Amino acid sequence: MIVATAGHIDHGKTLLVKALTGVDADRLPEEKKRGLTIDLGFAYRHFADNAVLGFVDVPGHERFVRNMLAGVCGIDFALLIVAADDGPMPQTEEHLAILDLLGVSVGAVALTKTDRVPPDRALEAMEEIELIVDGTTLEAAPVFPVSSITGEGIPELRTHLEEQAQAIAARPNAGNFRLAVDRTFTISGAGLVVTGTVYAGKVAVGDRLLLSPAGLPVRVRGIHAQDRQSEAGQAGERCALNITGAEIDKDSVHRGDWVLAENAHVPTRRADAMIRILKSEPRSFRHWTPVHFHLAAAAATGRVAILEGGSIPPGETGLVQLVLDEPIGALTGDRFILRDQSAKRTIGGGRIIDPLSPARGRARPQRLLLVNAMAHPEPVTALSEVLALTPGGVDLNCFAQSRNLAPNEAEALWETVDMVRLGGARDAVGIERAAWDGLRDAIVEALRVWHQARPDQPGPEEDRLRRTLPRATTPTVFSAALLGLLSEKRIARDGVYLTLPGHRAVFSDTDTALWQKVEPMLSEHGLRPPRVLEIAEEIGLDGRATERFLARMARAGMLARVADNRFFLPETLLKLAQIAENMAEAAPDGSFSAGAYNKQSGLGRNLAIQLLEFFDKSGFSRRTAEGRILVAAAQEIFG
Ligand SMILES: Nc1nc2c(ncn2[C@@H]2O[C@H](COP(=O)(O)OP(=O)(O)O)[C@@H](O)[C@H]2O)c(=O)[nH]1
Ligand SMILES: [Mg+2]
Repeated sequence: MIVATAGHIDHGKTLLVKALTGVDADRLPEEKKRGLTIDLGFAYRHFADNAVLGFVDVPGHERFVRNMLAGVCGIDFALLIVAADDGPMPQTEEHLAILDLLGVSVGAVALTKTDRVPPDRALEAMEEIELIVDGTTLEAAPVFPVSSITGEGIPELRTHLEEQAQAIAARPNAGNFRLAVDRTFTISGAGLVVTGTVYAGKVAVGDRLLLSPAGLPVRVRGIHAQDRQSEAGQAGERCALNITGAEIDKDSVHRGDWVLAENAHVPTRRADAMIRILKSEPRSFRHWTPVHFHLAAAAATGRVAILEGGSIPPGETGLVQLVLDEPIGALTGDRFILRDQSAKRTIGGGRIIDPLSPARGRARPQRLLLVNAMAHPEPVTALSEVLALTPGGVDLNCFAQSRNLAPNEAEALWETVDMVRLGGARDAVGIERAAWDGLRDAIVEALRVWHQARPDQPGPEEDRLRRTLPRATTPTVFSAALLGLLSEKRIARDGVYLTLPGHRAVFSDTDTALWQKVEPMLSEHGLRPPRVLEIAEEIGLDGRATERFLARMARAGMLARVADNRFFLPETLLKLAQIAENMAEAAPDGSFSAGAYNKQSGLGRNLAIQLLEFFDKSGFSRRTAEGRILVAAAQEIFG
């Protein structure tokens, strides 16, 4: 169990940790000189059955609340310390508010310096404590009167802590590994060491992790878990990791970084959250207020966009988007604290809902519905509601990542929720069954409408059809829907075009009449079709109109446009491709030159080159240093 102290400066936090563990947690020379805690201190007490109490001693001075925040993140148990002579003071209340906002609900109060006051003053102080904890997560916390000087009450408090350590179930080590770095140092011989509280998952010697938000790879060379050398560490423990990485040194790792599994690496500057403004705030919290943002051991400046109502009154909650000046690592459910622009006062705090929120449309009604759905702490409920609100499909990898689900946990969730799953491991999408059926029907209907509007054309290409759908659909979802419809023969493919089964391009009477004249002209010319202008002269149309007509026929698949002024019949193309095939077969290395092809086909130099380039584009041939080789069968491409 990890215990953090909290409370006003000079109320006896550090001396109490020493009385409980024998360790003086003030470790910096300046702290010793001034008798004042500046940064976090750490102490451990090992007791029965390998159980360990880990203490994080925090500074009480108002200037070091930032360090205090890094110390109380991820702890199990809060030890609020109040001196009997002073009673509650400003940082007693601020620290208590912070613990409340972070949701720390297990703890105790130590009433220190009882040796300095008469018994009735101690009783009075206890009443004052009762008043301030009322309505907070620590309202039921027991109070222990102690003196760290005489030792009075210390055994009772220690016993209580040890009992709590046994009673509090070990945190499940679910999720991908995340350690919030609160200290870094180097040890000669071992190298770089980072310490911190493990938020989730587990770690073992040899693991490959990332330094986040920078995204630099590291490897774990050694582990100390709860102050003892270990092969592994897990959620709820304080760990020291000896890490190495080609791209890191002691200057690249700082308090506030995460060391985590790749799946938990989500650097973000924009996150949706639910916040609560402290009752003690003098006025309503306004839109776009500049703040100091603290999540785990990290701190960043930024602004808060209020998504509903324009402002949040003291004591009230509201949906917001946090817009940060630099990226931090945040995941759904992470608690955080907001302090004012000059970092003098805690304003409120909250819980991350979506760490990957969009820049645009953050307050649109549809988006707010989605944020509210994502706010459900239960993944099954959240995903079911998000699916219902997202007929275009939900990016399952994003969902699993933002909730820090390990691969097997994600898989179990996908199995539990009723949805259609599409795509591969990298682009997995979930879609509600009704939305999926609706999409498939919409595709068939879109094709019908397309054919009706353009009876002389074969059908749209894949991407065109996707863009005509009434609802935005990602390529992953659309391709999966097409594949299903094709295999069920509800739609068909005609080259690159999609059609309804049995659809044939039907031409207008004029086009049909023109085609009856042009088609024989083209076939009479053998392998070398006439130019557009020659055709125009023959059929008595102007060049432009003739070209438009021929292009229409090409779109319908009746012709292929090989050059600006030359259209080929499919059967002519096939014959020309077969000539190339014979040449390639006869050549020892399978290649042939443009010059040789010109001689064989009799097309003329320019047209031969244009045709070979057309072959390349069609995926029939490819240029090499020697000339050209064939990459597909003529029949397959032009048959
Ligand atoms: N008489 C008495 N003095 C105490 C007690 N606890 C702490 N002190 C003194 O109060 C001062 C501040 O203690 P410290 O532990 O540094 O307070 P912190 O700022 O809360 O960490 C020191 O001079 C301590 O010796 C106590 O129980 N009784
Ligand atoms: Mg101290």
